[in-house]
Amino acid sequence: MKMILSLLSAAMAITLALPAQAQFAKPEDAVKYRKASYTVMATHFGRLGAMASGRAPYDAKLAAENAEVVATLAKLPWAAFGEGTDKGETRAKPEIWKESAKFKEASDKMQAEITKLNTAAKAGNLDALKTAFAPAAASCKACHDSFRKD
Ligand code: ASC
Repeated sequence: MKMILSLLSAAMAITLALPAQAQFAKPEDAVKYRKASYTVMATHFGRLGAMASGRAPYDAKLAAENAEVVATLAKLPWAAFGEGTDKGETRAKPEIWKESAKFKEASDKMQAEITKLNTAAKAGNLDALKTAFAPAAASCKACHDSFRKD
C-alpha cells in the first residue's frame, strides 16, 4: 500500500512538472484547444463590444459575467503553442516560435488589458466599460497583426 502511494505521488509530481505542451496528447489537440479557447473568448468579448458600442443595451450584470469569462479564457491558449503546433489547421505564423519573446510580450499585454477590462466591467458603469474595451481590442488586434495569418 505504502509502495503504491509513493509510486502514485511520484507519478503526480512528474505530471505536474511536465511542460505545458505535454498536457496535450498530440499537437493537433493543442491546436484545436487553442482555437476553441479563442472562439469562446471572441464570443464573449464580442458581447462586451456590442454593449460598449451601443449595438446592444448595456446590462451591468451581463457585462460583468462576460468579462469574467473572457478573463478566464485569456489565460488558456498560451500553453497550447508548444512544439509541433505550428503545422496543420492553423493560422499561427512562424514568428510565434521565431520571436517568442515578442509573442510572450503581446500575450502578456493582452492579458493585462483583459484584467483591466474585467475590473472595469465589475465597476458597473458603461463609461468604464467603453474606456477599457478599446485598449483590450487593440491588444487582440496587435497580436493578430504580427502573429496570425489573415
Ligand atoms: C473581437 C474579436 C477579436 C478582437 C479583435 C479586435 O471581437 O473577435 O479577435 O475583437 O478583432 O480588433
